[in-house]
Amino acid sequence: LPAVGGRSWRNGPGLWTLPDPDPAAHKYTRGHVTILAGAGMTGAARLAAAGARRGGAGLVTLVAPDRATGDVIRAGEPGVIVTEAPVAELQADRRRQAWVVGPGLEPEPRYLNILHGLASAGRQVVADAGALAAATGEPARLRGAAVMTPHEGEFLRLFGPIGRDRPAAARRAAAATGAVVLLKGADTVIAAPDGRVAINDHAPAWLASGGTGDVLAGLIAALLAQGLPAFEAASAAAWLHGEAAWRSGPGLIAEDLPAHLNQAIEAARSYRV
Ligand code: NPW
Ligand code: AMP
Ligand code: MG
Repeated sequence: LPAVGGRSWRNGPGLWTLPDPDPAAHKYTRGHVTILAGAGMTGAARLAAAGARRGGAGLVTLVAPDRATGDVIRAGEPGVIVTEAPVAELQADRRRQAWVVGPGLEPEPRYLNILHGLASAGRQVVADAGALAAATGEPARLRGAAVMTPHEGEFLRLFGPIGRDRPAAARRAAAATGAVVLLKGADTVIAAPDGRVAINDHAPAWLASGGTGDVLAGLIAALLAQGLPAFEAASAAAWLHGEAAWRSGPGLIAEDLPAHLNQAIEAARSYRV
């Protein structure tokens, strides 16, 4: 990967401003997140949906692979629209600005084709989990994604060893793919293709538990859907996710994060001068 220069910042509310809903907003104008997830693991899909809803999206749709899976999700998530419609049909709707592809999905190449179709239609895609695994060793296949969210294992499989300079590794990955790369960990690195880097250390190690990354993917998409640019959306989501974790306390589980996101959003707003 090529060397790329650029500036680094410590992540926090000064780096981005959360969108306020227009007083005249209705649910379709506040951003619509569509989630392709959970063909294998419905829990991951539900966590991503909860992150998107608590992140302020006006509408959240989950695309289920079949009626039986859809019914399981419907029973547990009354506020989420669940559909079995083909993605090709849904992607034509320009009000579905932001998509999540990956949480709980098997690593199948067809998800990369779907990602390209969405990107070609002008939609913004957060690529996580199964979408990243489907591109193992071939990160160029993720081109078109707005944001990708690898943990270190996923990053290694895509781009090779990280080395000691995590910001440099994330910056090279962003430049190579044209996506904002959010490299997760105790210090999460958010790198843009133009060389900007934010380091998020605002996160307790309590986050190291199953499902927290799925919530983050949905939250990033919610901020994209509300109009934040990709670098700001990923940075803001990382900070809010960490703040929600601090507020959840020790022993947190992934479900606690959406439940504390409204407090986290309020905390970010209080930093405004
Ligand atoms: P090790 O142990 O370090 O040698 P995978 P995944 C390595 C879904 N989920 N963080 C590590 O190797 C997700 O959405 C569903 C993590 C390990 O062997 C995905 O679709 C849930 N791993 C799917 O599960 C809740 C690291 O990578 C391998 C690492 C699989 O996701 C849970 C794991 O990578 C979960 O979110 C790091 N920092 N560094 C649900 N409720 O439905 C190295 N590794 O196999 O892609 O697995 O992240 O668990
Ligand atoms: P995932 O591996 O996809 O479930 O995502 C895990 C989430 O927990 C990411 O947001 C990570 O940044 C976060 N995380 C994992 N380990 C730590 C840690 N030691 N300290 C802070 N955050 C962590
Ligand atoms: Mg994950």
